[in-house]
Amino acid sequence: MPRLLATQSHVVHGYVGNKAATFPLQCLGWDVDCCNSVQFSNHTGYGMDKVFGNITEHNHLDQLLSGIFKNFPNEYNALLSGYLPNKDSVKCMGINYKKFKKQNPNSIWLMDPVMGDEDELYVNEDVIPEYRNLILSDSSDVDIITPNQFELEILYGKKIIDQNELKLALNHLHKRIPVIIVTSCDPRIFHDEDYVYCVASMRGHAHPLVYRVPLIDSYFTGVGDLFAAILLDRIYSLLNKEDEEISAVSDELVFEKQINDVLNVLQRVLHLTKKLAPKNVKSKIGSALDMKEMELRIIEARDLYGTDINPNEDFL
Ligand code: PXL
Repeated sequence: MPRLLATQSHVVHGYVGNKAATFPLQCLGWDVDCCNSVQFSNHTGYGMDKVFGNITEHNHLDQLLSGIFKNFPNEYNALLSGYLPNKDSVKCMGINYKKFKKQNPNSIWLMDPVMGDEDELYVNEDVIPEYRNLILSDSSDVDIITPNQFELEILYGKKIIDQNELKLALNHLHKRIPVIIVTSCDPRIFHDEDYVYCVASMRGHAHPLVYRVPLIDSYFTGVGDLFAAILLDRIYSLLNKEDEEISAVSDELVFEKQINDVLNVLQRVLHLTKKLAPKNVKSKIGSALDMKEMELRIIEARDLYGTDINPNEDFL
């Protein structure tokens, strides 16, 4: 059974962070160890006056991570990092994960640099230089990052207004990061407003893969967290395929299919979530009742996470 360590948020109610990632990964056969970067009553979209609970102090986070790696120095096949509330927690996760990666170079590190969406930050802005440092430093050991466009712009340091600029941003980050998946791009870049675009880029490949995904008109939270978890599973199985030798060409093809498969899973979970919500709910940020109705239906979707179901659509 593959084992994974995930450092991201815990919410008592609802499904973001570790609550969105753990059960789907367990359904896929992963043994999931969770380190909680915060313990909040619910996600921040309910409105800041409705978020109760605490951030895990960085010295406590350090005790947990360094203690776990001391006790189990070779335990994990994969590391996942997501929502971290401030500079100290990003730094602490980075130092500990780097140490583990140095000793376990075959493990995979997927970093979701969670900072915000649609021009709004939902973490402290002091995380920005820390993420830039982790992603762009000489000794970066991160294998995969999954920013949305807003987060990519923050890391790149510039607004991305067209496809050319998008390629420049990807090339800049590829100096250190082998795989970059931009989970949602502004459709205006592709002159096509009814779709969300997902762009997957592998270092050394001339062109990124571009997926056109139908927009579901609702505001969901935790989608990026679920995406990162399922993606990590698919990339791990791709790298650990024992039955066939993967050539460079089929490698790209398999990669293409895996991302398509992750997008299919997400579409199905979002459709199910919308179907199970009361008819009149649109989900507006800050409206607590609507937010509650649009929590991802992680449990009801238990049969949707695997690869054994026929894909609904080709998004490429
Ligand atoms: O999915 C991102 C996320 C994770 N954790 C917490 C959040 C959010 C987004 O709102 O509030 C606590």
